[in-house]
Formats: sequence, structure tokens, C-alpha cells
Amino acid sequence: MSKKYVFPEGFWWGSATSATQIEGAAHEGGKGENIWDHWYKQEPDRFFEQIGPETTSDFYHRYKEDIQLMKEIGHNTFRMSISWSRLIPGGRGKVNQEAVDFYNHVIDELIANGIEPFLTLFHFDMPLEMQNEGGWENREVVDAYQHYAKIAFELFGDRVKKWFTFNEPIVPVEGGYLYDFHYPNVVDGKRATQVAYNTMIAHAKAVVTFRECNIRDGKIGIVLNLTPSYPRSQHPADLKASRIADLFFNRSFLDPAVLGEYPEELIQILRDHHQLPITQNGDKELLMAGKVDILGVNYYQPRRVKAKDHLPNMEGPFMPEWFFDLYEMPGRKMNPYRGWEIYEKGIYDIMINLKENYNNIESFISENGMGVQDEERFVNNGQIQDDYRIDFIREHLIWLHKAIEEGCNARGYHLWTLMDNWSWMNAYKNRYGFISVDVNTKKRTLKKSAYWIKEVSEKNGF
Ligand code: BGP
Repeated sequence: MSKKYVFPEGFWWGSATSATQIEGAAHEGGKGENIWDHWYKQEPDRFFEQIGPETTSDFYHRYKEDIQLMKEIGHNTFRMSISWSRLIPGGRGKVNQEAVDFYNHVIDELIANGIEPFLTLFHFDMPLEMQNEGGWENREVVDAYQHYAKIAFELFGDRVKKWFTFNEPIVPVEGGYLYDFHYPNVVDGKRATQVAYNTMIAHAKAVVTFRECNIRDGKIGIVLNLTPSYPRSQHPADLKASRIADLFFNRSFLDPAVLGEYPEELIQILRDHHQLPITQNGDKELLMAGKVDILGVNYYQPRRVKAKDHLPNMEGPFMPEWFFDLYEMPGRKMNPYRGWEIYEKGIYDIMINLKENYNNIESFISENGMGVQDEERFVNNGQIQDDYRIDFIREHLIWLHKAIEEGCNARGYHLWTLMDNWSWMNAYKNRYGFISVDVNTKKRTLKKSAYWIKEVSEKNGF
């Protein structure tokens, strides 16, 4: 008989979404513009099939139906984000009552259906006016974010108990300031480190504000995309490459978020290359005060690295890749649509690392998932037969279960995502949901994986 995998009582089954990716109504309900609305207007060609964020999955109008579907497939928790530019158009100033009503309705509807809402404050969607003031490079924007966070805690903290300051804060740094896949499309290492640093300052200020608000039973956390580094070999040069990649891509946010301080070796590397950000008096204490209660872990892929084959171009922009080359492991398993390696054991390695080096902080898998192109190929009897997604989730859950058996403090598993949604520059190219969405009619249809997860959640395992 095959082994049974039963998860701890009260395990969080659900999915994750973000405002810009599902709400639509980009120009409705008094919402201000964010960088995605703006960038799409400027450069529609950069988006797959030129589809922008105006309507996405239309959650703004269909949330009731969607919450019924969540309930039907066994969700007991659900993570969504608040759109800053919807709640406070322009980023600071007057609160938009229509947005307050909308989020209140969604939160109340979730709770009425037995689904606990988890709220993220910032998921890549900077209000345009704030970006025009310099975005995270400007400490005044940091203060505006802190104020926005305070308003959100006050408005919704009576019912929402799990809060996340940022989703994947490294992604806007990578996309917007290093690798040209987010607005403002800057390529500049020093500005990137400033953005990364100020994001953590914004995070810490929000944490302090949260604690001042005294939200009963409330927990404050952050959601990080952790990409464990694996060296090509045990050669010291490969090991060093792997350690440095880990410093840049994981520990740059994980250490300050959980331990309250940056790794000394990372600071030294940045100092040696004249990339240190500008700091202010009191920041050290602030970061220490910003340690989280709970950590969301987004896991999609490992990062395999090796020692560099060639010297970097020292006249080019400073890049983390000055210290390692990416390594394509022979035989690796790929998701060809997204170009990401699938390595299920990574989820276990992350959890063991949190247990051993990060005080076994309370955590959960806040995103994990598989984007597949042209899923209509797999329709049979009107339903997408996404067995590959079921296998993907099951294999990751088996490793997560092993980590829990070994004492890791993982409390739940959320898929990216509930229903097919708008994936930034990839728009509707790759589909991730338990539920498919017809891009034109917005009709929702459960995929095979939706029925599978319903059973898993009801049995609390498989
Ligand atoms: C994560 C983000 C999500 C989401 C997902 C899938 O990094 O938190 O917003 O989109 O990845 O990635 P992508 O949309 O790039 O395919």
C-alpha cells in the first residue's frame, strides 16, 4: 500500500493572488493608475499578445462567484493583495471609499464562507505618482507606504489577522532596476541596492506600525520567493559561487526579515564594489524591530550555479552575476513554458534551512505552481485534464510533509493561483489556476486539479 500523507490539523489549504493580476476594473471604482497601467500604455508591445491589466480576471465584479468556487474546492484560507492605488489613489491623501467598500465586501464574503483572508499590502503595483517621485529610491515614498499600511490595518484589522507587508520584494528590484522586466526599466546596480534596502525599511516601518495598532490575534509577515542555491560541484570555487548567489537572492531579504540584520558578507561585497545604499541613523534598530511573526515562502525553482567561466565586464553595470554563472544541470526536469526547472526537493531544503538557521519561524508555502501554455489542448469533456499540475502539487507536498515530520514549522500550502490570471509581461500566456478563465468571456471552469485539491483539503492529505 502506498504511504498516506496526512497534514497537521488546521493546515491551510488555499491559493494566492494579487490585485493587479485579478481585479481588473483598472479604471473603475476611483482607482488611481499604477506602474502597470502606465507601462502598458507606454509600451503595449512588451506584453504577451499586447494584453494589459485593464480587465484581467474581473474579480472586482465577480468576487462573489469566485469565493463560492474557493469554497467548493475546499479552501480554508486565501491570500490576496490590496491595491494601494485603488485604496489611496495617487499613493497619499484621501482614502477612496469605493475601494474600502470593495475590500470590505470581499473580506466579509470570505469570512462568511469559512475562508480566512490573508492580505498582502504590496504586490509589485506601485502607484504611478509614487514611482514618479522616485519609487522606493525615495524615503518619502517609504513614509507614504507606512501611512497606507496604517490605514489598511485600521480599516480591515478587525477581521484580517494575517498580514504581509510585501510579496517577493526582490522582484521589483530585479525587474525594475537590474534585468528590465518591470517599470521603470532602469539597469543600475547601485540604484537596485537602494531600492532593495528602502523596501526593507518600508517593511520594518509597517511592522512597527502594525504592532502599535494592537490587532488582536494579528500576525505580521512578509512573503519571499526563496530560490535555494545549488553548486555544480563541491569544488571550492563552485561552493563560493553558490554561497554568493544565496546572499544576493535569498539572504538579502530573508536575513533582515527574520533575523533583523543583513549578512556581513553581503555588506562586504557591496562595499568592495561601491554599491552600498544610503542609510539613516536609527535604521539598524528599525530593521531589528521589523522582524516578522510569520514567513510566506514562494517556491518555484532552484538556482543552480557554478564558478564563472569568464571575467565579468567591469565597465558594464554591476550585477550579481559578476560572482557566478548559472548552471544547467544535465538531466534537470523543466517546465518548458516558463523556462523554470522543477525540483520538488527544493521545498524541503528551504524548510530545513528555516528550521536550522532561522529559528524555525512559523511559515507556509504561500506560492508554488506551474504555468502551462495552451491548456485548451488538454480539454476533455469540457474540462482541462491538468494531471501534470496534480503531479506537480503532489510531489511538492510529499517533500513538504517530510519537512513537517522532521519538525519544520510549515502551516499551509497555497497554490499560485486560484484561477488563471494576468501574469505581468506574460499576460495570459501561461495558465496557473485550479480554475480556467476564458480571456474573452471571463467564464470560469474548474480544472481536474480543482477536484483533486478539494479532496486533499477535505481529507487534510492524500
Ligand atoms: C510570482 C509572483 C506572482 C506570479 C507568479 C508566476 O513570482 O508572486 O505574481 O505571477 O510568480 O510567475 P509569472 O507570472 O511570471 O509566470
